[in-house]
Amino acid sequence: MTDGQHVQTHLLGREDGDARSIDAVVVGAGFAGVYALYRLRKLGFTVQVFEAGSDIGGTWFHNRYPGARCDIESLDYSYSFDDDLQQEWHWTERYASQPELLRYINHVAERHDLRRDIRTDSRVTSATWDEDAARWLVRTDDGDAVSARFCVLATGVLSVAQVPQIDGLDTFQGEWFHTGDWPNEGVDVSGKRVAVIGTGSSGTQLIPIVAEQAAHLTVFQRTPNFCMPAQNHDMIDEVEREWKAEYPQRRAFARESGFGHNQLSNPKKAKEVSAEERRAEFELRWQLGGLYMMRAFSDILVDPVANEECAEFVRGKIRETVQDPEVAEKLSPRGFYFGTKRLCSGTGYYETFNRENVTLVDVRTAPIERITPTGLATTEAEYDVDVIVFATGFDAMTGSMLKIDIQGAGGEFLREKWAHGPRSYLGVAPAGFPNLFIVAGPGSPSVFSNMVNSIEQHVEWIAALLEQVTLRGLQRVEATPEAEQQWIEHVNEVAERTLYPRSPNSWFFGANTPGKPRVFMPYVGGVGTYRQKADDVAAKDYEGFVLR
Ligand code: NA7
Repeated sequence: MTDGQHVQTHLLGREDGDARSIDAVVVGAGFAGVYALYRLRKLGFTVQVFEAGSDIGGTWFHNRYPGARCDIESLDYSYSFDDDLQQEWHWTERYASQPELLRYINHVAERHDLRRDIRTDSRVTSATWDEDAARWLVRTDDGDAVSARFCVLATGVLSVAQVPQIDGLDTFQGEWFHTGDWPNEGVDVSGKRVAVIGTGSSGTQLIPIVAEQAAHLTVFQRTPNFCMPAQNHDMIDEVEREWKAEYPQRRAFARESGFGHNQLSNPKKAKEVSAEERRAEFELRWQLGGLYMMRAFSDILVDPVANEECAEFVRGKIRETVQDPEVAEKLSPRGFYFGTKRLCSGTGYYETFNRENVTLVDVRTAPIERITPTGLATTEAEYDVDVIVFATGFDAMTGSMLKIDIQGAGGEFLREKWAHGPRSYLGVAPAGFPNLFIVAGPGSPSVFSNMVNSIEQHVEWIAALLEQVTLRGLQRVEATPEAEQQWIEHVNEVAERTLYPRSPNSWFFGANTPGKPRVFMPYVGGVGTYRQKADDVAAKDYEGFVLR
């Protein structure tokens, strides 16, 4: 778009409600939105992407806190659609850091000339279905508006940062930050007294680095989580060469796998082997690092006994690492099943608590009462700090979509439809919202998988459907309420076979967001199974959808 066009659209959108006509609007320019743009353009569509952030990258643009890193290997956590790209791109580490991932996505956008259709600093505020025109009218907070045949929500699953409501934050005289909304210019904590609230993935990655720089670090922990050593290292040339030679097979394996990547899963059940073998397997997984422990046995998330044995193995590692037995016990997760809160993958996390300048405060027994002008007060003590870091997570999976006024056929808003939890067919298409699609949202493997793999699968599946609608000269495609209901039942049924419903205190259930309905959101039936089901729907001429 030229500047002139931009101004014109701006005025039209704001003043008389007119909007330029395009084929598809994509909301969000992270890994999902960027690929959706690429794919929809291939159909010959005119596409507009709106991105609220000041640049592309989504998660990897906003989560630039020190230590931010992916917990899936880079060779897996990358696009597969462009073979030249995957052959040419060199990942410098086993697990890519946030800056490297951001460089990567920028490279992809440049390589495929995608930027010209991405408007940054432009937050979509509303999307309204016009039944007569069979189009979505989409408006943004900077006055733009488009009328599109199709609307693709690529708004991300962990993108609405949550700062807890604690009295007194406005009186705090120091600086405070949320990990998911980290300033572009970085934060200098050297020589400062720092508080970190939260010990999930973000907290456990950030804490060791802040500890090295700060004068003193106080960690406010409500629930200790299981933190695996990432075992990150520089990329090994031989590994990279091998992967690149085998990429077609590697990608195919990932697509058919349970979680969308090449991490080794042990097909055995824990009870099929001796206690000694189980211990050896746990040790191997600890050495492999990161999320490998999740796949130590096929029943680790199903069998409570196997799960507890694994949990106790990790607690043993914590006791071996942390010198002060009381601190080790405070860091030891109890009361929920291993892996039912998203596993953390960090470097030097438990070791950090051996440092003299690090204090661990248990805010489960003594909750944070308020923030004072000089720091934090729990029910037991006051802590003076210069900087507070909220590593307190996100309004996960639905938050980014529900912030938008999305109004479907018959005038129902998505937030009304989802008042008791997210509902959609295949996790892709909410009934009552024609021509609207969600990438990697609730009801699909999403956060339970290698996100890039699941994003590619969804985008390709949606693009194939839109191609059909267009080729057949149709206007409207919508999931039926019956198909949606059956899918929800299936999602719940699959979850019921696991230990997840027995530990519902996680963001998978929305439990971290006050007032949010407690519903298990991801599909845990496996990436390969999900792909097959979605392909079957397509092969049966989009069974469960009405095309007209
Ligand atoms: P998470 O995993 O939601 O972790 C948030 C952490 O913040 C967690 O330890 C919470 O404790 C804690 N928290 C939240 N609110 C409070 C208050 N009010 N007081 C004390 N502690 C609090 O977010 P992350 O950013 O670490 O990770 C999100 C995902 O990104 C991650 O799972 C990966 O998939 C990538 P709680 O457990 O709720 O007691």
